[in-house]
Amino acid sequence: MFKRISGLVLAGLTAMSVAACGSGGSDTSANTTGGGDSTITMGFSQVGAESGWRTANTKSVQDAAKNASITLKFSDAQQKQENQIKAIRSYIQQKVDVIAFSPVVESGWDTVLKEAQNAKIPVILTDRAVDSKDTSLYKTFLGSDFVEEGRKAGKWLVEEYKDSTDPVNIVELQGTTGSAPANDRKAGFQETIGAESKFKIIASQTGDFTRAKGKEVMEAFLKSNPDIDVLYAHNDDMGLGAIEAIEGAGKVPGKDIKIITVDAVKDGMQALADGKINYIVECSPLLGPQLMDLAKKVVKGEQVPARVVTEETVFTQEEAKKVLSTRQY
Ligand code: GZL
Repeated sequence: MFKRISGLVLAGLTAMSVAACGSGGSDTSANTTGGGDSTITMGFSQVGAESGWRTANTKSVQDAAKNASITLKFSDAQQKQENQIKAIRSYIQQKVDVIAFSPVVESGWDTVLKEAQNAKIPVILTDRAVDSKDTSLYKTFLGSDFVEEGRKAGKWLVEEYKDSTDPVNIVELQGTTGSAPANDRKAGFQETIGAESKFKIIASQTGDFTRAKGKEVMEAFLKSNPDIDVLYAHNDDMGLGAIEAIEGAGKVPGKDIKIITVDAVKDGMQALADGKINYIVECSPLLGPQLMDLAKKVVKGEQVPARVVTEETVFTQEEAKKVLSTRQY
């Protein structure tokens, strides 16, 4: 968990090149020439393509690289840490100017980050954090405050049930095991509801941030728990999969079982506007411009904040109806 420092902004013009990084995951980049020798080359290791959020985040990074005159080498780790480590090592061998990545899990990065440090290649964490004790291993962490996102979800639930003393049975679909958003969204939610004994988390399991797994785990929850009042899903995609399971069980999502999710991607906001989800905590994937701005500063050796927190909000069903047509992702 980091202290809050408010975030920032912009960037200029770019190009992308063919990613030559090693095996492990899929490497994709368009090849257009950027500026001369002064063009910055960034090696970016992405978690995967597990959710609507991730797809939007990838597009934001790739578009921002193009607009900021940064040559982007991009790899998709298919949600495997070993693929990210291979990609980072490949970027080190290619002597890129800066490495950025979204660590799929919090632990196990010190060795490869030390290799980047020894190669004098600065590293930027984006989206997710690592639990390395040595914070000199990266220049900055740009991303959401996931604990706060969990607190926001919990606060809505406390308010929603403030006039009731009956037990409230909650099931929780956790994000990827060991990931910062899963750990912190769980902690923030528990911190907020824990003060009231009527709230009981009767089942909690990972759905790995995917629709398919969210549906599968919710089906199991429904089979073993006849009296579920609330679902807290750590992202929209798992919530959308759970909606399929809830409807398959003959129950009405948003009414028989209230649903809180995190992200606010288009499909989630549509379900919110349709009344199938009750509340969404926004987690913005549009980190690309801020990332490129930070990369330029870091490559120039300028000081950057150790922590840059993205600005984000929350949505009720009424608010979703108003903003749906204007959403960027
Ligand atoms: C959060 C991000 C999470 C999203 C999920 O910043 O890491 O990963 O909430 C995504 O949708 O899969």
